[in-house]
Amino acid sequence: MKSILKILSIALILSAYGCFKSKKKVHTNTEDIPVHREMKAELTSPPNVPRPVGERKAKKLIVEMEILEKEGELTDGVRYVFWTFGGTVPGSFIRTRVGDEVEFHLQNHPDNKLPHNIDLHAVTGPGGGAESSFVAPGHEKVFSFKTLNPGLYVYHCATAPVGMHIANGMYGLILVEPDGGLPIVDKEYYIMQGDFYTKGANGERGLQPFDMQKAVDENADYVVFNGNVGALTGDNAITAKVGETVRLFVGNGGPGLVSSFHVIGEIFDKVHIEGGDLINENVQTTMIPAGGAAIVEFHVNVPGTFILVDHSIFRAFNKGALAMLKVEGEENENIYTGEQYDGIYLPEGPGIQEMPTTDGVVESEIPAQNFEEQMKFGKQIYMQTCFACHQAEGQGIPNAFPPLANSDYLNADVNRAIDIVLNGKTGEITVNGQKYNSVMTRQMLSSEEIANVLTYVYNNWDNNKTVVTSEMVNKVKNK
Ligand code: HEC
Ligand SMILES: [Cu+2]
Repeated sequence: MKSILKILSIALILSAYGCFKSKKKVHTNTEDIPVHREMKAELTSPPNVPRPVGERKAKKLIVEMEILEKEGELTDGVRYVFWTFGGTVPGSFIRTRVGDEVEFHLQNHPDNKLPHNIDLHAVTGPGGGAESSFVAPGHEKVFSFKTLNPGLYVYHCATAPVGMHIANGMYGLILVEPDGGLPIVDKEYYIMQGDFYTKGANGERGLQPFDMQKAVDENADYVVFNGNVGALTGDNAITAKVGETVRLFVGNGGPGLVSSFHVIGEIFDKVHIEGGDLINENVQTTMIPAGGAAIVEFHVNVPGTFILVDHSIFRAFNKGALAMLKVEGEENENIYTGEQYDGIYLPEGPGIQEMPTTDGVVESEIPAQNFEEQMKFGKQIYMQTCFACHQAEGQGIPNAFPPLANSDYLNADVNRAIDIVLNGKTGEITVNGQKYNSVMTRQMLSSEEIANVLTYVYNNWDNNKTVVTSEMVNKVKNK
């Protein structure tokens, strides 16, 4: 008995030593990994990532990163001056392997107004490179570092006021792959969340300056993936085919908010927690700290549109933190049947419900100047407000939401349509021969916005091309 115990304890000690030894190897040897030749790093703009490192040996890797201050859009009609690494938010993706000696060239374009620098979380050294890379417009700085720890790391500008440089979009991801590379998967994408703070409220059009007080209060007007609302929706959605494995390199630039990253209708098979070595399996939502990252992987089994969100859910549906993954392929009813029943369920009764509001209707700031602008602004409102029920092409949903496309009810009476958007609608109506008996809540929109959205609806989908003005809306309002 005693000797058995002795053998067991020796075995235990040996195996513990084995673990310790292999761990130790990973951590002490990376600085000794020799570099073979040099190579220019391939940088990519989001949502793309460079080719996997695979079996390649460690190299001297030349990274050339150009800082560009440039105007872009946060959402339709909302302009913003972004400060970028490589011209995009997030900045260009850098892919390295452990042991690489990175020679980093940071170039500040001569048309820029401010000095900047870079702090890469993958760097072991003061300021993560920030102290060596402070660069004025029209200058270039070079510094080198060795990648010692594999993982997915954030980089960002660290020039004072740091929060402001990050808030304007100065962040991105650098991946350090382990020796031999990450396992190969079918699709890889680069997604990074960020919060934005504008002088105007969410949706207020025109060129919006950064709002320092809102940023200090962490009261974001926009929370987005890849730099603007809709950067990864509709035609810009990322894609995959049924049967493929998808790997997302997900970062959070902040500056203020932590992300509860979730994909609606998927379960992460694997998550490299915080971008490190630890892998968790079967995860619904993973926390991504500001200035942190995670690698998530999942197999796609069924076709459809999968929505990526920050599950702090008002950010997703009201501030922009929503992206789409479109999966094509064969249905699999074993896994998901699709709709099996559709009926009306109205637990709150038939009365007209109002969306809660504290400050009532906000009048639109800039009135549309012409028909084109009415159509453009109207589309924005349609996509924000009406789309959820009446659907993208105004087709409605059978038995629940009547169509606005080629709607005889709509085309018969413009004042009635205005009244419906102003005051809501309940009770039985017949649209194109189909009966509906449901509730449309009152929409909290200004006269200008109602005029624009109805003009958009009337001039689409085979409707009768009525142009609605705010005067017409006011007439109905004051009746
Ligand atoms: C919460 C869901 C919902 C939203 C959001 C919504 N509607 Fe409706 N809408 C309905 C329902 C339900 C009806 C039918 C009401 C009934 O049965 O009495 C309706 C009816 C209508 C009608 C008359 C019927 C027809 O098909 O022509 C118009 C016009 C209309 N909505 C326009 C709009 C516009 C424009 C917006 C956006 C500003 C909007 N709706 C937003 C649910 C909605
Ligand atoms: Cu900067």
